[in-house]
Amino acid sequence: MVPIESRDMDLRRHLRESGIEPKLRGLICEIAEATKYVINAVRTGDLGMAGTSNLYGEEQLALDVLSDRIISDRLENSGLVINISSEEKDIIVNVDSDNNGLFSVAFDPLDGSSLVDVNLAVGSIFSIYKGENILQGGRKQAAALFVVYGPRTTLIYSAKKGVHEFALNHLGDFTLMREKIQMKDTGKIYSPGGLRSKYLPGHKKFIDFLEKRGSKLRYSGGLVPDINQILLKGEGIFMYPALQGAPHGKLRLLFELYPMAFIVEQAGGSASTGKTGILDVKIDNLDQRAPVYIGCKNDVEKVKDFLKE
Ligand code: FDP
Repeated sequence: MVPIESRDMDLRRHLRESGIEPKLRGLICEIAEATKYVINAVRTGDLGMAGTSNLYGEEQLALDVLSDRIISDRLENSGLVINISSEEKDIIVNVDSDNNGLFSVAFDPLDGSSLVDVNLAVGSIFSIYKGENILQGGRKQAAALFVVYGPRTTLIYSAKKGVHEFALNHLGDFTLMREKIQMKDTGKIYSPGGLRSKYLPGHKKFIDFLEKRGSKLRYSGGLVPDINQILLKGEGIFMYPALQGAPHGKLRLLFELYPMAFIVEQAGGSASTGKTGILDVKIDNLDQRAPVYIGCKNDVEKVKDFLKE
């Protein structure tokens, strides 16, 4: 990991100096702007349920619905986007009214939204593709990013030129914290999703192996903060395995796994279903799910031996 060289380097300048093409950097900046409104909603919004009314009879929106609306509106008005698909809506929406769009964006507006009312960290996740096809597959992503709404608001992006972290400062700018984040080959943190009583034998043995090896359990229940921790500590493995009764696990390829796999691979880590690389899994529907092992390269490789048995 390269030490912080300048705390004044903001996201826009970083994208420009990294040689990211102008329209793509414009889109990443639009997304970053939208997330500032999401964090405001998370910090100050009512924890109302969708479809209910507040004291004044106005409709209250659940935070995930509100976040979806904030991000969708911003993308629609950016003039850069053809199609969007949100985890919240589960359809592909054409937003390219003036036919100038160049990209399509899949996003999870507020992942882990059930954690907001217990004040744990949550986040938004984005995948950017060139062109109109949102189901091109993970390897075709032009860029991916996520934003963590925790004690601080941080943004991690990769546009195939390394993985970089920014933090929202008191002036409302995302400024560079860490550049060219790199993961170790093996690590001592594990984040295990899914009910233990539903584990399949190979997965259970892998968990036993990690525990005997002295790995520490670190699981918040939010994909964004859990992956963020592994990435920034530079070590560990997050998993949401195939379970009895759920052979494809829980997490969704398009909105969760592709972008996280893209970022972790760019940081020198790896992501697999236990058999196939996540980015190589072909996708044919928005709701497609896959088991996932993501993090340090050697740990992700090691699990394959256990799952083969
Ligand atoms: P949630 O259902 O709270 O939205 O994507 C869904 C997700 O959270 C991830 O953020 C998280 O990693 C996972 O589900 C947690 O699932 P479990 O509660 O089954 O561990």
